[in-house]
Amino acid sequence: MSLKESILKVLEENRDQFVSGQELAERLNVSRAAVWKAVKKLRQEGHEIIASPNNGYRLEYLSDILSEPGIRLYLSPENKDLPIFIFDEVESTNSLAKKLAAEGAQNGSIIVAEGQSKGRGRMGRSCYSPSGTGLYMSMILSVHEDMNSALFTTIYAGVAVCRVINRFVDKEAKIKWVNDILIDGKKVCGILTESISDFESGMVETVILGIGLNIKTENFPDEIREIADSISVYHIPRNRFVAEIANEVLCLKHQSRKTVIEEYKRRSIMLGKEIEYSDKGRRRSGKVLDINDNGHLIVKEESGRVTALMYGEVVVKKAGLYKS
Ligand code: BTX
Repeated sequence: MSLKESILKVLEENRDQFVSGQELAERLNVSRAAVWKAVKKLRQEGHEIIASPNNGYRLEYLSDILSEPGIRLYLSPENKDLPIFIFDEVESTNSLAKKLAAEGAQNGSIIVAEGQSKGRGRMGRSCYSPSGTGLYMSMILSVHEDMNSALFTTIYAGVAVCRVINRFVDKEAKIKWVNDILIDGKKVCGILTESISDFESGMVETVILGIGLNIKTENFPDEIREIADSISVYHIPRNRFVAEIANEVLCLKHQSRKTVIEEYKRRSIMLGKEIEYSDKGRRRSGKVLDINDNGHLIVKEESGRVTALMYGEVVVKKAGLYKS
């Protein structure tokens, strides 16, 4: 770890409190001048560090720059050593995660960026990802499972994100099947799950889990202004969100599907709703009867035909609810 990172680690551990220059110098076995030089660099990178001649250095409570020490501080003990890749502006953390996975990046690797210039949604859509305001993270999950199980990753990731949001936001985070997280009917988060399969075994070997969460994002473009919102939690550093989401995703992965699906259903806005969807290119409509243990949406059409949707886009017909 560089001196700069070591100083940031100590300041993160003592966020909002002064740590004297002398103490930092002694703990890290460097001169006070070297500490000051490193602090200056951290400030240039945007970290809000107060320097007081009498008291030392203090990382401000609201300082919100993504950093490895900041994320690691909140990772649970079993996840403390996960690889973390932090970038300033990238095209897409999911694209980058795929590349890193191909280069052998370890299971559980976390990839985050301050902003994305080509944040990707499903089916070629885009994710508005302005710098510094939202959370744009991807995780590399090594699996060895069939496509059905891999698809379930979206389900438990949705539950994981909702749980973390509700640690800080008192309005219940809801889920619009399959991957939109809503607060008060507006989309605050989208999840993009992509898979890397082994051609010979036909099994999914790696899942790239991408999460885009509007934390304090404002000024949404016109086309999504009506449907998008942010959770507007200004006092929780994004580093903490990254770590808590990673902890929750890795923990939920080991829980039974039944437990996960029960919570998913409790948070779902879909049950009993009239929806429109597309099935093999045909526009259809029906009523949502259930979400089964595989995360499939069970829909009954007027004709009585019952279908299990594995993926795809659905639109809730009832006015007032989120439509994509
Ligand atoms: P989706 O295809 O379900 O949703 C995309 C749609 O959501 C867009 O067409 C638009 O209507 C709306 N939208 C776009 N940006 C936002 C936003 N910031 N807030 C609310 N609504 C929006 C959802 O796809 C999956 C998005 C995953 C994004 C993450 S970010 C980290 C990772 N890297 C990457 O390239 N994608 C994922």
